[in-house]
Amino acid sequence: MIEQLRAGNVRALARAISTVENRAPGWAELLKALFPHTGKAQMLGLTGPPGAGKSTLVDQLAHFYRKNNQTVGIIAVDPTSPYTGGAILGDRIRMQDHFSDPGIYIRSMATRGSLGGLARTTADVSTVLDAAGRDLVMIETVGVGQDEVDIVRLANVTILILVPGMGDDVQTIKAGIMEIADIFVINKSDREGAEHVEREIRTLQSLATRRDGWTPPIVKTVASQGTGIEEVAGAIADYESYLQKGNLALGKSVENWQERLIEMLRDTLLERARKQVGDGQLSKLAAEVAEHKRDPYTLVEEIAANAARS
Ligand SMILES: Nc1nc2c(ncn2[C@@H]2O[C@H](COP(=O)(O)OP(=O)(O)OP(=O)(O)O)[C@@H](O)[C@H]2O)c(=O)[nH]1
Ligand SMILES: [Mg+2]
Repeated sequence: MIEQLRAGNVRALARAISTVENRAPGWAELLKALFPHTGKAQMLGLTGPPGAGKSTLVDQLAHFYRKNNQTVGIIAVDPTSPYTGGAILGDRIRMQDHFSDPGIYIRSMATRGSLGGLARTTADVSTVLDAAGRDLVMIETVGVGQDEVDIVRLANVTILILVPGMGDDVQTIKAGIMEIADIFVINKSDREGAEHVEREIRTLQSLATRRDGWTPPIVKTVASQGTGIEEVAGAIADYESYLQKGNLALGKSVENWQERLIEMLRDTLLERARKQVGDGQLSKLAAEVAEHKRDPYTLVEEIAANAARS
């Protein structure tokens, strides 16, 4: 399967992603085997409020990069209900556009409550796309929660998409996302109020300086008409060369891996602890603690020690 995947076989790619996404038997072995082939893809994270035009922009960017002969993988992390229905439908309609082009591979993930956790599963799926030789991987998420912050953290370049009419709502976007945006896009700039959003962003920018010294540019787009797409691609290229010139890319990657390693450790240890303490046993132990027959502190220490040894 790995050979076929590396050769660009789309079916092998789909199968590998399913294996990883569903934590099907062999998923960990697969990722271990794929890891040496990763690290080449450019990871782009795109986030923003529901309906901001993220998928439309991703679609336009995909077309843009395809014209430059780059292969593209897209992971659409579906928004929470009540937006899910519309988003899935929207993504499907747009997907059909690309069916004739194996150079664009799109995967929708409706994985809230997924086995490995949303952020981790998304990271693992992007690893598969990377190993499959995709030049560019775009990850679309709705910027509403901690999960999304964790997901966009994976990316080399993070784009926050805002729209006119949000007004002071710019501040309701999860604070952590505002801070990690490398590029701001004001989409739907055909509507009134783009300048107002721009001023809001500038104000927020003036309050904080970034450690890497980069000033995130603000690009106005009308994604539904393909306006401003080249500028977005230009801003992406600018930021990448900024990272390269300042030797900042590796540091960023180290920071990302620090987060990911902690998460992987947490998952692995928790998984082991769960195996040690079966479901039935957990409720028995909980009852003992509730009845003050046992102290929970010692209990957790014991379970953790056994889990680490197993
Ligand atoms: N007027 C206008 N409409 C746009 C623009 N870009 C996208 N739209 C429309 O906005 C709607 C939502 O676009 P999507 O691309 O599905 O937005 P999204 O952010 O991916 O939505 P979710 O994934 O559901 O959060 C669609 O009807 C698009 O056609 C734009 O620049 N101007
Ligand atoms: Mg979408």
